[in-house]
Amino acid sequence: MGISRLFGRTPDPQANQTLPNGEPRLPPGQTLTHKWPILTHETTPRFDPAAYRFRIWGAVEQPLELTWEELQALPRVQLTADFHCVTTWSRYDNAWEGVAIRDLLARVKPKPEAKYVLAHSWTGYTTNMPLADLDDDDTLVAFKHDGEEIEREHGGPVRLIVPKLYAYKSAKWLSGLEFLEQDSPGFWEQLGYHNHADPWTEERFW
Ligand SMILES: Nc1nc2c(c(=O)[nH]1)N[C@H]1C(S)=C(S)[C@@H](COP(=O)(O)O)O[C@H]1N2
Ligand SMILES: [Mo]
Repeated sequence: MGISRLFGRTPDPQANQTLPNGEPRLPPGQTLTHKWPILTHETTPRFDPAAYRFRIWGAVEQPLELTWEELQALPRVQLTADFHCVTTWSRYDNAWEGVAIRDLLARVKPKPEAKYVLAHSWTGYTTNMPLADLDDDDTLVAFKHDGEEIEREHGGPVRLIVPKLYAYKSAKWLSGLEFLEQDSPGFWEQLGYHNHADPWTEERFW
């Protein structure tokens, strides 16, 4: 009988899985949770669909401004991804539905000098990342989680999802994406969270 049986806990078999690339599915220093904690710095904001605009601007050929209805009308994809918070919890198999970032990139056509992206929330929260990390087939502007509209506390009705970076890069209440030639640290990044945030190399803090 294993020590965990003695303590009345069964080890979670999912915690020992590996990814196709051979890396552990659970990044180092993380603990698997089946709940979905809420991590928010600001107060959960109101959402006004009539006033909402989704914007992409900066170093792009075709800046984009969409109403809520126009954003809702874009083709959608579904994606299942793990979610890793820098405060050491991970939640597996989140089923997201939304607009693929690559569809948006095809519309706005980033200029060659665009190297970074700053995601903006309508609360004023921001988070930065290299365009190379955003430009992937697993990043999306999400409206649904596990089949339901995303709850307000979790960033509903629209949030960014960048599964391969710590979740502070996945801005809740997303209002736009600013394309930049130079990097520009976002909210947590200015306060000491790691600028890049790769969970597998534990890029947690400066
Ligand atoms: N606007 C905004 N987006 C945010 C945050 C925040 O405080 N404000 N927190 C980030 C962090 S640190 C995490 S772990 C995830 C948490 O998402 P959840 O509350 O849906 O679990 O949102 C990220 N996006
Ligand atoms: Mo987080």
